[in-house]
Amino acid sequence: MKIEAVELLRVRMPLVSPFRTSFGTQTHRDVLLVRAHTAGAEGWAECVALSDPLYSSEYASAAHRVIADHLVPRLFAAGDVTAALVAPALEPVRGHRMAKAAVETAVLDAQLKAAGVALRDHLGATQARVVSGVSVGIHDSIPQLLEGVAGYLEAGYARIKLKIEPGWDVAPVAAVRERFGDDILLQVDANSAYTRADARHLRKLDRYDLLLIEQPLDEEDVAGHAELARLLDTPICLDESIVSARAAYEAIRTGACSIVNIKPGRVGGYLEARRVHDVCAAAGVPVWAGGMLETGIGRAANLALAALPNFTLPSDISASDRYYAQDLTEPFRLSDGAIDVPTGPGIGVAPIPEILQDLLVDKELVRP
Ligand code: OSB
Ligand code: MG
Repeated sequence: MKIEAVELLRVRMPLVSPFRTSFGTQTHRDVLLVRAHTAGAEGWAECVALSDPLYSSEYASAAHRVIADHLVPRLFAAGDVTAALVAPALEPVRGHRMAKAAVETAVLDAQLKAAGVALRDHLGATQARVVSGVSVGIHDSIPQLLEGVAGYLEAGYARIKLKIEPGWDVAPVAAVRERFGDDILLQVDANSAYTRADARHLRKLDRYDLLLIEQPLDEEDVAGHAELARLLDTPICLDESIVSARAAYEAIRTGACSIVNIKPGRVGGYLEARRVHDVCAAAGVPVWAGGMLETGIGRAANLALAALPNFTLPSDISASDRYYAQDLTEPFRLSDGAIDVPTGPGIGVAPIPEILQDLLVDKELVRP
């Protein structure tokens, strides 16, 4: 397949409410879309990099430049490509996994759309629906948090994840357990806001029967997570630290985690994400799909991945209206706590042209 041109589109999406984590507050999503033009079909992908380099070193404007100036020229130089040839062609460029993931996914979508094959079938998915969890930001007060959680449980979300940070951890968890009982599935995500010295404090969470604690320590402190795992009863799940299948293998081997959050953008694409899934499955480590406040474009592809057999915990794939009053695609809806996996060719969706036009703030066309 020959890539004729690659278009980079910047879209500004207002969030239905601010989303606060230990690394900052988002009020809108600065989305970078990649569109691959080929003779047979066009492919779409969403780059998950956020506006600022706070969750990861990558950020949207940097991803935009590295795609246009470094990745797409290598893609053109590779000549005829399939999605499986994209990562090898981009391999000389260090890091920039979120940018690489977006390029590979756009090529994969074009390839599968041309062949009439759904991404879920290409990846080997076995589930028709994905059990949906919701990530709940840090709130100004416990009553406000409880009101938010009540709304999500009412909507049918199958699992609640609370964002935590020092000063907002044991009390919100205790309050949610107190109000909603021991039967709800509950977990927490620290986005690396703690240090090894907080181990005694984090042990207080053991009382609340959490499914897991996600990424308590620094991304590079895999050994620290192994140390913490020996001190806590609550299972440790890694997000930021798992940048590849090799990193997953090492984290599991050294006891740093017993559950893995898989975000395709963070590991360089859906093909590497499937390898992370396979490494974890072989080790008996359950996985679930993380989220990056994706629009319908990224959400559709994440659903295909999360339908693989070792995704046995609810994923951070909520309905479109959890973040957006108006999604870029037909909205994804929750029914009985789950979301249907798209069945159409490729990622199964594309932006609605008028909506895209309305929200578009910038675009760049890269030609050979
Ligand atoms: O750590 O999982 C995270 C959002 C942005 C960056 C990092 C994370 C998150 C979320 C939201 O928790 C998940 C989602 O619903 O998309
Ligand atoms: Mg996380």
